[in-house]
Amino acid sequence: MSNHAVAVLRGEGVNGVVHIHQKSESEPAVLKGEISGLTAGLHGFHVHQYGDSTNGCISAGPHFNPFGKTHAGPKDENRHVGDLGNVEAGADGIAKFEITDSLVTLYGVNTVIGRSLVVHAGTDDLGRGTGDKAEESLKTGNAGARAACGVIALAAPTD
Ligand SMILES: [Cu+2]
Ligand SMILES: [Zn+2]
Repeated sequence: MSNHAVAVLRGEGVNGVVHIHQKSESEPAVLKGEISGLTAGLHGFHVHQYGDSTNGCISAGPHFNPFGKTHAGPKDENRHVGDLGNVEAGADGIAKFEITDSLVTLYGVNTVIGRSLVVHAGTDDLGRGTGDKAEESLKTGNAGARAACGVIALAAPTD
């Protein structure tokens, strides 16, 4: 059974929609999105643990990390499940992206449905931060403030 989800991201001047589609439990999830109102450049993009927005994006909690790993980039073997790296906005402030990921899933106990997608004001250093950035790098990637967030919700099938 194919699964579909959608997150509508809202922030102060930053808005977007991200569709997630996964054809079956054994296939990777594909995240297709467009986020506007960003500064040009790279912005950290993660699944955070909770779908709770009672205190804005802060109550989304930390990166979704069901296996107790440290923060890294999406291509790293040891990473938070929620570590999707960065999305890149152009000079127009719009980030348009398609991410294929085999840890993010819409199935089973570690489903991301009901959690949050968060786009950050700054760049995720993918766990490679050095010096006084090193410690936080392994937790958050030093991606800075949460520019917008949205709950990952079930969506109607499109195919
Ligand atoms: Cu984040
Ligand atoms: Zn992380």
